[in-house]
Amino acid sequence: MTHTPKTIRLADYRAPDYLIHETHLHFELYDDHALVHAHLVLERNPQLDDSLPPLVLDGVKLELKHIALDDRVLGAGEYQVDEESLRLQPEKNSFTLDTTVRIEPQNNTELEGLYRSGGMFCTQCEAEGFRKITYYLDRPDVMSSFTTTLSADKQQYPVLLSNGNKIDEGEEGERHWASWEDPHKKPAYLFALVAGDLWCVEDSFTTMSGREVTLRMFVEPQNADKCQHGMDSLKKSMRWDEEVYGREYDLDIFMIVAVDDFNMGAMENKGLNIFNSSCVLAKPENSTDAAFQRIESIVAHEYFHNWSGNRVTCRDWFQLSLKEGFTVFRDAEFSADMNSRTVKRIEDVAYLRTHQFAEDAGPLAHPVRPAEYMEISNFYTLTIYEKGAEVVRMLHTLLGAELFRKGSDLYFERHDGQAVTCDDFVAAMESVSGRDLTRFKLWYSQAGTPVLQVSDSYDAEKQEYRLQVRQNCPPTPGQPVKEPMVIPLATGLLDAVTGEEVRGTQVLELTEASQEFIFTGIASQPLPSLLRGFSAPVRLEYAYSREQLAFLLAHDSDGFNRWEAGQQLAIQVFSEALTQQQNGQTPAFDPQLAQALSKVLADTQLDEALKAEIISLPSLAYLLELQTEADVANSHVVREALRLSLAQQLEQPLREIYQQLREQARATDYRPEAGQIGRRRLQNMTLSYLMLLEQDDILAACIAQFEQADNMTERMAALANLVNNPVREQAEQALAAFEQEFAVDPLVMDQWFSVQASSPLFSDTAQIRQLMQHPAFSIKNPNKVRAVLGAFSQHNLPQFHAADGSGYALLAEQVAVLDGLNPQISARMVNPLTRWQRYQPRQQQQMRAELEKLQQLPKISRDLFEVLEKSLG
Ligand code: B3K
Ligand code: ZN
Repeated sequence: MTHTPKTIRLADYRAPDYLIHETHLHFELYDDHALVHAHLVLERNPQLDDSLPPLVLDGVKLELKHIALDDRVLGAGEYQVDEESLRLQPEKNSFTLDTTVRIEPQNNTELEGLYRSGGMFCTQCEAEGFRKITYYLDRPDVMSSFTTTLSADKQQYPVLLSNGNKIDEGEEGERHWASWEDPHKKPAYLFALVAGDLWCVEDSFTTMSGREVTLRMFVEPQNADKCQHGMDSLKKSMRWDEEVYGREYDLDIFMIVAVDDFNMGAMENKGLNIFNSSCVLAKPENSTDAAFQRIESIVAHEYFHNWSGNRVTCRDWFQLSLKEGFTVFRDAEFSADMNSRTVKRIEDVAYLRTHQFAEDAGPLAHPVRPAEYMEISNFYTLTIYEKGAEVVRMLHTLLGAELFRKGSDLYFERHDGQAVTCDDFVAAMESVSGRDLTRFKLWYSQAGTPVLQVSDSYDAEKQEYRLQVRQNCPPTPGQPVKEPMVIPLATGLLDAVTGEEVRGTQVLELTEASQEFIFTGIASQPLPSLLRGFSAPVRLEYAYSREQLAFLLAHDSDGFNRWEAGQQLAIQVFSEALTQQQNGQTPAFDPQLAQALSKVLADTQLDEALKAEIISLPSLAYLLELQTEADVANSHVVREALRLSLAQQLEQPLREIYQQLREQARATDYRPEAGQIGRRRLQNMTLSYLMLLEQDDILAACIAQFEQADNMTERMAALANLVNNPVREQAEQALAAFEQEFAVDPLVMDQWFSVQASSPLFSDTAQIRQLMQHPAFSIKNPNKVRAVLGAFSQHNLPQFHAADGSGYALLAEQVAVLDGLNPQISARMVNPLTRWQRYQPRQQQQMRAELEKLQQLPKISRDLFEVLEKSLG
């Protein structure tokens, strides 16, 4: 970047001057370059006036070799090329344009556009990567039909893929070629190609109308035995989308390709999804339950995009949440249906509150539909995805399942084949419900997390219970004042003595800054169960006593709120002890927490998965998020002391549960299904408490689990327990054995890196530097960067925030290196530093200094520039 990047504004949106009806591409792939021939059929946008403005095509890092307008080769004076575009003057309404460009995929370290991963060629075009492949109108509201021909060396690249159906193929000496046709019009961001020496796993699916669809997964040969779960997940997703949304697949073939070098999880290219191998490959001996579950949900997510994203796409990138929020909501519901609904909701809410709430409270806060950006890649955020999904969930809650389905049917029917906006989505919901959702749409335009302050009163004489609710939303960058929003507050009332439900869940609809809700016919003072199922992405404040929280934990009929009561109780107990620690006293822990958890462990009605969630303390990151000035060091000490104290008080039940579940695991064949996953989670959670007791028999059990378990979930948990406890010798032995066994599998080595980098006890900055010297590490591979630097800066908080500032320095130094290679990753990795305002003055100053140094880099990407500027503001 040589100049200050310009800000792109939603308010400046204009329809495209020209449309591209047909796109015919021909790729000649070679080891040291690729030639891209494009034949485009264009037309002046008939919706606009009949003038002929210049045609400005996007193009970045392209070497133009040939250009012809309506088959006439253009002379040097007839077009202009700069760093970002190609400009020429059309002479007619309808015309064709031919270009040839030369690119160098082998030198593309940004992993956007056409690049190489291992021995293959692949693409990533969303959001603006297609312009790195050829000159084009690279915007989602230009939808075109595509044919693609690829030619390459036969031996090195026996498999040649692109979107749609294969229509022709042939050979020519050492080389061969294949042609693909995609019958559905699509924006360029959904284009994909792959060339490589790949193994294919094939299956099929019969759609609800009886059509047979061929399903193919392409992977490197050594991964042939890791495809079954991805394929099963795909078939489940296809069936679920038919049953729950009435959506059928629309091509005769659906392909998934796994690649090792990928910036995010996966990409929904039409008919040819490309996946980060970590999000699609798994087998029990190498992959944890978490990986199996991640795969199930990401395969579903990408598949669901075929309707929510591809058939109906976004008009512009400000509308990104139109497809992402909706699709995350869809995949979350799918996972809830496939597994435990309550546990899925707990996991999602814990993640949202820890990370999205932090984003919404920081310098990078932005609305679900942002009003402006410099670099769109920076807006694939927790707010767009996770908060966007919460917004769709609230619509579902407000309308009810039946109307919501009608609304989504109408949305798909009305806009099939179009590029639309979030307003169009809400309008469909308005049409079917007859509701005016104008006020609700503030969720798309207002950033920040609303705070609900709830108080109550009971009138015994009138038998009336009143809830008073106030809402307010804190200021965020560029939005000092907020309007009251529409907030669904799902509420139940419990009998305060028996715990029975005196009022089942009712959705109270907040619309004003302050409101009162009156419940009549209530015979005695009830206990409210508020925000059931986390019915809105807000911070709830109600002055529950610890006794009341313990009561809710024991009695609430809403599983999510039982968990939530336990979390709130733990937060109260933790916070009290933290204050003591900060005042130089020895922290003391209210025994009410251990008592409440011991009841949970003894409860025969509760399943293991929910027990495991309930006995997990809130993460350190979340506990810090709740503090006005985050005190990392003391919070870590107090949280660990609280865990130890719980382990001491609950030792007997923890031992019994661990032994019983470990026995059961030994006697059962591993399957990644919800029941087993819950049991393993509880087993490993009990082990992590027990290890704190530093007893020989427990250490022996942990080592035995590491050595004997037949699945990665148990092995990795045991390894993590060794690495996170003061048994360095045993930890190192286990790490060495593990490394030897799995050195050939990069996905397992990622786990090996991450378990070490995440441990405050095991890894200080010096150790992180050592890990980065390991032969299996590569700064060019995003998975490796996440496994080491990501794990260190996001999970190893005590060391990342080390008093001498060395953690910050390490991260900043590596961000600088990354920025020269892969700006999307550098702008993401810098994130923990951007939250500097949350910490103590000395840390603030250290973090700022690192950010300022980065700002001084002689060359800086637009991605990193934007993040730094917003953070330093
Ligand atoms: N749509 C892609 C994300 C693309 C990110 C580009 N920087 C994956 C997904 O959300 O399904
Ligand atoms: Zn998505």
